[in-house]
Amino acid sequence: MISCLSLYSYSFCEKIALKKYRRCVKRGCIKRPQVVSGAKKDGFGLRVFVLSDLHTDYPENMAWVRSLSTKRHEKDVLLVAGDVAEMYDNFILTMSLLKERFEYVFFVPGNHDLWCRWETEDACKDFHACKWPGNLSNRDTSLALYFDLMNEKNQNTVKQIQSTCSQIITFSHFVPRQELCPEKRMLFYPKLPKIIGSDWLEDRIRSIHGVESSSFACHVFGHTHFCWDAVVDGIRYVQAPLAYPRERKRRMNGEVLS
Ligand SMILES: [Mn+2]
Repeated sequence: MISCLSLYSYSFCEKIALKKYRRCVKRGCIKRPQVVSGAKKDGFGLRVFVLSDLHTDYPENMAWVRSLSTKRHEKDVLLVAGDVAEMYDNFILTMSLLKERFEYVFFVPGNHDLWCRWETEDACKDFHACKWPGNLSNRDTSLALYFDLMNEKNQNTVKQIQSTCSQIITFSHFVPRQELCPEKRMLFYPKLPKIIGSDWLEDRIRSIHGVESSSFACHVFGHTHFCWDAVVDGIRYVQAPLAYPRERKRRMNGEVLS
């Protein structure tokens, strides 16, 4: 089984073994995504699967999406944390395939979804392929601030959720903090830490989970294509990317063969 290519399952029917994750973080060994014990087929409760960076412009990745069972996830929820496809037709097809397989599919766009064109991989294409209106620029913090403020209109909904739910999952495509990235020496793009992380995103997530975040507080993200599962300051951060075929081939994104 290739664990990163399995959808990541996060079940709320049992308490997640936080102690275990904290122990791993303490020892410096980051726990990789896997199906947790609470996600049993006969378990009680909602099953939430997470996935990011599907990049289905690659036929191999589209084939993987097609290969997902049309029966197994009929009652499950899927969170798609961005970067589905650059080509509009591929995006529509992918989301349709996912919707046929899961009862509910939630999506947040990634940078590749907004390009709507297909080009070869370029780690920093956002810096020259995006045109922003008005005073927005990717040379300062204006973009981060602009996108964060878009969340303000949902404040009442957030408050309502906070008062009625004990288990909240937030998700974004972008990476909230730099600790959620491997060390520089492990990176194919050593400059990656310079272009990831957003204080606004992190603050927004913390405001939703609350200062005293519950032991279920979880944030799902994508973008870096590294499998991730670690608790940082009380919030569990998870990334389960499908990633590019070449990354899987070279095991660049932390997939485990077992
Ligand atoms: Mn991506």
